[in-house]
Amino acid sequence: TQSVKLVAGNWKMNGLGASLAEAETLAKALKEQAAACRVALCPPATLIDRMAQALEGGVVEIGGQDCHAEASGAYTGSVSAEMVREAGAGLVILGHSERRAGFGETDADVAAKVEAALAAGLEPIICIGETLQEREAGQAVEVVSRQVAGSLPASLAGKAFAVAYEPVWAIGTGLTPTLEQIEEVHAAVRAAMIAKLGEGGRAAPILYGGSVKPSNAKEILAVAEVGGALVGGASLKAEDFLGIIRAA
Ligand code: G2H
Repeated sequence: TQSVKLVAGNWKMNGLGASLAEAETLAKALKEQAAACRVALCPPATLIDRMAQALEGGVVEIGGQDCHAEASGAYTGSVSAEMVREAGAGLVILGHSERRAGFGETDADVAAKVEAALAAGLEPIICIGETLQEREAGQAVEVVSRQVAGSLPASLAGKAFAVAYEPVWAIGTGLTPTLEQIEEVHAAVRAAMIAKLGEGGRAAPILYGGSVKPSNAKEILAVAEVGGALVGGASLKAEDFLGIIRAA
């Protein structure tokens, strides 16, 4: 019952001219070898417009990495969901652990941003995941279930969106959970999505994120309920990102 997978690259605060060249290489390679999955790149907000132009006419989708919960106003330094969409994005990553930890975003904050994204016509990719301390205390399932309940507004039912399970301790560390651990958490995330959204929680893909690379992508993407991948470091190089796309 698995539908087409979504492989999204999260450039984080990386990517200037050299990465745009990588994006063009990626776009060309994808045109030559049609991907079996949906592919998205999420550059910093200032590069969305240029990336959208670089990838125009191709199949690669563009996403933002965050947006403000309000539509407009006195929020110096922030970018609204509508601005992200207008710049050329169709998706937006929300609630990444780097924003939860570094900018104090709560589940309620994330849910408000999801509402804003939906209002602007963006497909949100909502990130959740436990810390190492929570994992070691045996609380991983409890933590992600709570995050799903708090970060997914009821209005998501029937909308296009994705959830990304990213164990905080696996991000940029080269460490990944075992396939059994991924399967266990993804099953719990699905159950929490259905508990929150009813039937509307059944279809959205649950991506895995955290140190995905060409060498581990195939086995991770084959795990039950893994509907794609959110890729950080390995999305900065076309060769690595294409290796992951080919595995999906
Ligand atoms: C997790 C992931 C992308 P990386 O943050 O969101 O990054 O693949 O570098 O671990």
